[in-house]
Amino acid sequence: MTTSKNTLSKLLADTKFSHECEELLSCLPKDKGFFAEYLYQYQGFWYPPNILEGVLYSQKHFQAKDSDIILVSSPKSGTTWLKALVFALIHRHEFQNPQESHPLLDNNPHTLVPFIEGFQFHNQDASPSIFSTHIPLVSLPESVKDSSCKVVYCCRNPKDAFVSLWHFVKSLVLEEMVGCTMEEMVSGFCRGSSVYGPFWDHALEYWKESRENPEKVMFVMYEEMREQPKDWVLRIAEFLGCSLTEEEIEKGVLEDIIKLCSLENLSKLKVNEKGKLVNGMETKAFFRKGEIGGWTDTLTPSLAEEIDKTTEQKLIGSDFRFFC
Ligand code: PAP
Repeated sequence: MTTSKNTLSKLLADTKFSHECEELLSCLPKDKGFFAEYLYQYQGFWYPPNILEGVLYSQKHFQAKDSDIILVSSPKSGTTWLKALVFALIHRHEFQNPQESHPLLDNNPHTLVPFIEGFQFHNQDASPSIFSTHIPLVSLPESVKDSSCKVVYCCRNPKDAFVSLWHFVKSLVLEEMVGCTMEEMVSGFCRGSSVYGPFWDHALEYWKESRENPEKVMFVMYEEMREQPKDWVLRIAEFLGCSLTEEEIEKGVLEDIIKLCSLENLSKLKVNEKGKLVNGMETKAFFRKGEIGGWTDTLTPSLAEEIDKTTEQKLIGSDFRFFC
């Protein structure tokens, strides 16, 4: 706990920003943050400065290839799971006995599928390459929009995503967070000033894009995947052009992938129980309960209502609905 706190505080405090980022920060709207002292609003969405630096860098330098796969989500909406599933799907022919030998047994999914705003996209030789991001649609690097790469967006209901974020931040015990109550954090989340927020706009933009451009963007819900993982993994495989054959299904390949990537399995692996990412984050922070509707044990009825009211307002005029 102490190591994590020190490493992260140091990481945030020591970040040196580019001249471009420093200049931009000086003129962007800012609001009180909980990851860093301030969040900054850029192209309609809110970021801590170190993440904004990564967004600007990826906008400038990330070159998507037609064969690339980009996994997108708001924070705490199923990113780690989706990364594991898609990695296992794409590489399934290389590992015949995945319960015994597989990169996911020795590497956290975030190591195998890097975030493009994490400055880690230079080794793009593999085909397809799998990347991930929390960047909203409006701010994606142009090459993602212009190429034929595929985008899979994972969405989660706002109360569970918020609660997951709350526990994540708490488990990392960021010094910057001291003094931020849950009431303040819900208030920030609801007015949109949350990391990569507004949460609702993020989901709605990708949902709309998935309707208008279904060959390019697939929209999946964490809760639906939890309830029917087999169906959704098959659909994702089809969307990505790597459908499972009847023979593979008969041989149990689908079950193997789901078992390998399950919360139960991944969370017990040494690399995820005791490991750290390159930025110092403890990997165990990415695995908790994975429940649908688990927010009830953390949110008071009035805080839940505050989030529900925001959801109601944000969805006026849209036929999109979150799960539960
Ligand atoms: P990130 O955005 O920081 O990468 P992300 O993986 O999207 O985090 O979200 C973490 C949530 O996914 C946690 O939910 P909880 O806090 O409500 O429990 C975590 O438990 C859940 N999760 C992580 N891995 C899996 C998995 N393999 N299957 C299902 N859920 C998972």
